[in-house]
Amino acid sequence: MKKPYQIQFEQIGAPHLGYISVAEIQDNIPFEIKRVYWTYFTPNHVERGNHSHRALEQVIICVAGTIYFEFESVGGETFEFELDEPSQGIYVPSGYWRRMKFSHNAVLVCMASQLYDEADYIRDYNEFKKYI
Ligand code: T46
Repeated sequence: MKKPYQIQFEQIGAPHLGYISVAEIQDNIPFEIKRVYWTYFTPNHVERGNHSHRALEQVIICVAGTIYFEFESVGGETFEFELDEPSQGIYVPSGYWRRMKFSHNAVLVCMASQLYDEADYIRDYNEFKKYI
């Protein structure tokens, strides 16, 4: 089973110029991007996620603020990440339950391998733990 991992994007630029980082398929994005979405203004007492995806793969970037992530496999293996740099991302394979907490100023950008499809979600934790 594929595992989540952190991606360090190249920071092109310099402190006195600012920076650009680039996400490109076949380089640092391991799938063809079909959809991009972003979340923002999440109050810091709110936990987002609490679902898994059957097939969706994602690369998630925190372009502002701080986001804390926890991923859990069906077998119970957990992976934790805290993103607080716009040059960092996470590759998230399908099949992981996720929980996310945000600083109020956090902006999450997600590049996804599939179009939006509610049937791809597993939103019940007990159903997820039985999923093969
Ligand atoms: C994940 C994190 C990073 C749409 O209508 N279209 C879309 O493309 C998306 C992503 C969502 N929605 C609707 C479906 C729900 O009614 O927006 C509502 C909230 O969506 P969701 O429950 O997916 O939101 P998050 O922030 O908990 O999770 C999302 C991703 O789905 C998830 O896989 O990793 O962002």
